[in-house]
Amino acid sequence: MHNILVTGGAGFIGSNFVHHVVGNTDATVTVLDKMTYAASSDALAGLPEDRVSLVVGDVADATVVDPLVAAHDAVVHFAAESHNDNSLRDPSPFIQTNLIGTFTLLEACRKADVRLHHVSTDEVYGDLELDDPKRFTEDTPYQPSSPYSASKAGSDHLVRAWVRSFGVRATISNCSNNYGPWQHIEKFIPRQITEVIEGRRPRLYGSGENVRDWIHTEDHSSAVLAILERGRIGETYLIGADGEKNNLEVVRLILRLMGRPEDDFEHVTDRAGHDLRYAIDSGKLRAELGWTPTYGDFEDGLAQTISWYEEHADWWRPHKQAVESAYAAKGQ
Ligand code: NAD
Ligand code: TDX
Repeated sequence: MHNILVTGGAGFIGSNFVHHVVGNTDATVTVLDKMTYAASSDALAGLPEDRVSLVVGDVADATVVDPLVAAHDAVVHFAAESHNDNSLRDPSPFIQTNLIGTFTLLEACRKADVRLHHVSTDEVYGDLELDDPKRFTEDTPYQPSSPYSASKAGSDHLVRAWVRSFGVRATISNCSNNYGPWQHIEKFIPRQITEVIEGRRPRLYGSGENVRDWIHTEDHSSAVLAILERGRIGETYLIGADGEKNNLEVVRLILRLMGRPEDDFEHVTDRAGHDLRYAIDSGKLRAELGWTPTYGDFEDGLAQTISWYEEHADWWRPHKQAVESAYAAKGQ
């Protein structure tokens, strides 16, 4: 693949993927991004201009999407509204971008016969009990809980239908919770790190026993590239790095790594419909494509991420007050 269109390539994971493609292949990349509140042109700074270009536009706008898709060998679709708490405040952009946007892209890929990789989430499978020995696999039934996860589940179903009914050459990946540089400070880990930097206390929803399965975004990118290059058309691959931790453990670790007492946090109002536990079995991806994560140690990856936020306060600080005001309005 010489010529890849990356939707949402100015977001947290999409921008990491663009850097990964430039560093590990000879391909050129066009980023299609609406530049919403979650996008950052800084995350694409320093990339070679002869290999990466940015088109500002909406994935749900066929007049932009159709000619762009037809001019590329492959599309990797990251663009989405991505934050559960925002989907509880106002679901409408989630329906528009995640469903209509994916539909628009699928139609463009169908007309131009272009290969598509669709990036999705483990949240489509709902949640697990804390003591359930099972983890999510490619065969787990869909049972999304939030407007965000329901919109992503719907987008996955559209992709599957376009593969089966129209022969679109697509693959899907469902990944667990990412962490790393350039993640928006509305999300759990960067919110808590930046609260501590600002001299305030981390906020834990409810009891904090909820479990997430953490993976470094660089490992997500290497998995997506492996699937794009070697995945079987029509298949779904789960991406995860065996990183289950409950939120209480993560907050305590952040506090310890930042030199604060481990109990220096607050319990706040729980998220409505809060999923209890996610856990990924990535055996198929590892066995079929030989993928393995490189960030084996969560504590090391988290320490690097803390340093990154300490060094990039100019990037996140202008947004901090607005993010915290929105949370404060909900007692969070
Ligand atoms: P993000 O919110 O940081 O970035 C999303 C990007 O999409 C932004 O640059 C935004 O401007 C762009 N975008 C939004 N609406 C658009 C539209 N209508 N047209 C064009 N661009 C638009 O999100 P992220 O965390 O980087 O997630 C990227 C993808 O990975 C999403 O599809 C998400 O569902 C999926 N995912 C995320 C995680 C995670 O832990 N963050 C885990 C698994 C899967
Ligand atoms: O301040 C907080 N306190 C808190 O306890 C915030 C923001 C979150 N939480 C909890 C809620 C979750 O149990 O931390 C956990 C992680 O929260 P988020 O960062 O909002 O992630 P989550 O809802 O798990 O979804 C993430 O992973 C799957 C991404 O945002 C999604 O885009 C992805 O699909």
